Amino acid sequence: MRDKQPPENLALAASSDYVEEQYEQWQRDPASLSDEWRLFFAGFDLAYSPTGEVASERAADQSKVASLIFAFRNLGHLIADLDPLGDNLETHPLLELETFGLGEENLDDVFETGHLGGPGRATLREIISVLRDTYCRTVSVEYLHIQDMAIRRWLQSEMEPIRNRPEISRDKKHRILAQLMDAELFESFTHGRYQGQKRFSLEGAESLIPAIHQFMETAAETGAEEVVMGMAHRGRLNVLANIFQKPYSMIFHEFEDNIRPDPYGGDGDVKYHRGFSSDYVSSTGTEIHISLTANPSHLEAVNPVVEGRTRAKQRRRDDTAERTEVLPLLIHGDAAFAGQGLVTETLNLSQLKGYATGGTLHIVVNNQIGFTTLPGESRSTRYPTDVAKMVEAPIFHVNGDDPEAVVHVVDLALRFRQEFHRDVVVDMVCYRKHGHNEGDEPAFTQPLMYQKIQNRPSTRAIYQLELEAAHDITLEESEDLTNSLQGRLLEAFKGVKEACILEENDGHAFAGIWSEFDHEHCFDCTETGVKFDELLKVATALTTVPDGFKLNRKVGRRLPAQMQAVEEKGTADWALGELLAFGTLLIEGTPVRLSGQDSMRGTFSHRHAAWVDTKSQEIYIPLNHIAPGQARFCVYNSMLSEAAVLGFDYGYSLVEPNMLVIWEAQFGDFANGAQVIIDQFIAAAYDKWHRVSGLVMLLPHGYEGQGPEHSNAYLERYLMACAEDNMQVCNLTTPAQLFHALRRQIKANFRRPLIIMAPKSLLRHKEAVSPIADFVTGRFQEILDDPLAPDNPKRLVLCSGKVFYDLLAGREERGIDDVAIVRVEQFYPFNTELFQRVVAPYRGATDIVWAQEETRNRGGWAFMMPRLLELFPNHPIRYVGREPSASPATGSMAIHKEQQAELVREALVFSSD
Ligand SMILES: Cc1ncc(C[n+]2csc(CCOP(=O)(O)OP(=O)(O)O)c2C)c(N)n1
Repeated sequence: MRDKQPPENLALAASSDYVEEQYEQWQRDPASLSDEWRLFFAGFDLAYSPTGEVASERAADQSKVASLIFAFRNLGHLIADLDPLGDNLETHPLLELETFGLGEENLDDVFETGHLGGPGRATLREIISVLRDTYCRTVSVEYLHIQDMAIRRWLQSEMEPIRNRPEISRDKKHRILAQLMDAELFESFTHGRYQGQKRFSLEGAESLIPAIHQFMETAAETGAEEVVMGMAHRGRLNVLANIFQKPYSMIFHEFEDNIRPDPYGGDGDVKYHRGFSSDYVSSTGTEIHISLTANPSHLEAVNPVVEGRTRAKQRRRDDTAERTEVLPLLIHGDAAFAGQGLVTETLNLSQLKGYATGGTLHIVVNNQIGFTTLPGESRSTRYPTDVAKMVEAPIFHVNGDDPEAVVHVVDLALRFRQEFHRDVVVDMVCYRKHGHNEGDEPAFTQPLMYQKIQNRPSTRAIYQLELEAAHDITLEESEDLTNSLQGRLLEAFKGVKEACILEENDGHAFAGIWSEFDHEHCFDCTETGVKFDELLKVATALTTVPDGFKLNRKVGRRLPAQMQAVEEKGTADWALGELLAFGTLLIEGTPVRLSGQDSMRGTFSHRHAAWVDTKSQEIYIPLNHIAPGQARFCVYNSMLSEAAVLGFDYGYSLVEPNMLVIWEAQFGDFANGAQVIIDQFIAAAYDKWHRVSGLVMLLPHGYEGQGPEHSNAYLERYLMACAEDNMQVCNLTTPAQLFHALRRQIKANFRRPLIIMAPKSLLRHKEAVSPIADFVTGRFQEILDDPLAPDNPKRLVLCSGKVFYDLLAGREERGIDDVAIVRVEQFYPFNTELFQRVVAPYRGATDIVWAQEETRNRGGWAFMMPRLLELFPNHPIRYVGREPSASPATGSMAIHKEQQAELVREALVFSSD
């Protein structure tokens, strides 16, 4: 648990030999020592004017005290009073005087206090008192794992002089009490009225409400204007009522669950998953826009989404230097924080270029249980928050039954975030009054814990008594507070039965910037061609090397061909098609964000969106040099994670419908690590929460003999999740199609995620090129006709993606002229009308084949079969492709080739031939 101590820290000097050595050296040559040691010995000599032996003895004792100070700062939390259920240690061997070679007899000796808050010299007794007060009461902190001395000093200077207990005005005490009352009453009221209904009560953790209020206050004081929040089920309704001021009548209405005229026709979600937004007014009258991100049941999945939303909002506000105006706030459960990998992944994003949000404040509602599982069963670490040490976040532990302490650490934590732009964690140790939900019996599994809990007065009751005892509040004042809230709740409850749904705030998906968009998907969207001159401008930027820039030779070599392709109206390959889509959008004012592993160069070395100077390693991004006033191209190599990065980019896309936001998988199959984000946000958000997104996913896909994991992007999984026009799923075969699909994503008047099976070998395939003319006119085609369109074919082969080129080559090789090949470029939404039009000339074919290179249990077959049966009612539809297989592809190149040749042959050659 203990971290390395930095060399400059006095506490390193645990050994008295070392101090003596330093002392002798100081006597010989003071300049050879650090400032810290020099000051220390100077003060020491001045005070004691010691000689020889006495000096070293004193120095040794001083070093013991330095060690003790260090130890309390480091480990004071071991004996802190953090657990309201009382499981706290009074003493710990690592913090006993004897451990440092000190004893009772030293308590009145005077020592240098170094940087300890308070006077420069003090008795050992006084020093211990400061340390115990600061680190061992209801607040403790772990921060010595932070390497940066300036940060540690800042924290010490904030905590030690006030001993972690600031003065709190009478007014503020009353406010905290009122907030606790709000929290408690909301729960007891709903408990009484809606018995047996799940609400995931906050009871036992009510201090969360004053904690969030404090967050908003400090946010307002430090210049923030917006807060993006994410939290799970526990206490969510309470937060909505008491922080977001979601009308009680609306919340109770959801409890009633009486027929809800849903304003948008989606399937909706349970009440403790829905999002909400409102304007919070601080005690000084500052308004802060706050939004709670809708989230699925999957714990912690919302974290990266919140971060992506935050960053996009920061960009919109031009808050990209300090990132202090839009703040992310994440609230976690203890079991989930320790257990879910997405927590670690999201922490890891926190300081990365392209993903940083200036630091997140994490509040862990540590009720010391996860469903029925105890901490000892759910983590290998002392605290649920230990994982946050990896990003050197300070971790404040605080007793949830001391609301003033909670409010203090939240304030300090947020000021830390605003100062250092790093993540910070508040671990609020509390308990859970009921079972996991209100219908659950916790005594089945934690009988002893629940005996304690049953007998425990609430946080509010304890605090109220405390204030009354200290004459910080009169009895009349506390009664007034209680009565006024009770009255409000009763009033709200009365209105519920008759209230039909009020304005549905979480249905505000199409408000603000979204109001210009249609809700519905449509096929007849805008033309996406671009004037030739514009293409030329982009090509010029893509092929112009700035003066003095040392471009890699191989990269440079392809530039003339790219320029020539455009200038002479030749053909563009995949990379050029993609870059032209980006570039033309940029000059039209649409920013583009591309994020993924190795996306700057491109996994397959095809993109080279960022050039690297061979001498200086400087980066040059040609797409940012097309024309004055153009929008920015933001391309980032992401960290090696799928879930958090996809979640982040998805969150980004929720805020920026007018930016092309693309997440790219290294190989399509790796996106399965982000399945939660795909299933529970990308596919379902529209249906559950009426949230749309224009995110693009690029998923390299195609059977090229690279084995089970690099062949298949699991097209079928996306197709299975398609319904109600929720997303667009494509498998493209030409650069022009890619160009139009990407541009359509912005030019269309609706937004839906776009899932693209992206190519690998097609990146360099001679045939997979598009004439420049195809970029100037036209639009995306969901279905592509046979380029050679045979007359009256006997067979119609339908296919999608790369296998088309294999079929084309196979047909040519065999000189076949009675087989037509039609491509499905977009599976979903399926453009039936266009399909009918394209296949109309081939209606005479007697043999209809669906050909795919994927195994039969994968690929497009299962999705297409019922549609084809309907589209060709009088024909059997024949499947040609690989046999069903548990693994997506063979590991053998030789077998792959055989299989590929066989499926092409079978698709093209009549079985009777
Ligand atoms: C990824 C995931 N796994 C399992 C669950 C089921 N589940 C819901 S709440 C919960 C316990 C969470 O414990 P904790 O994080 O401590 O929060 P608490 O409920 O105690 O507030 C579990 C296991 C879930 N929602 N998400």
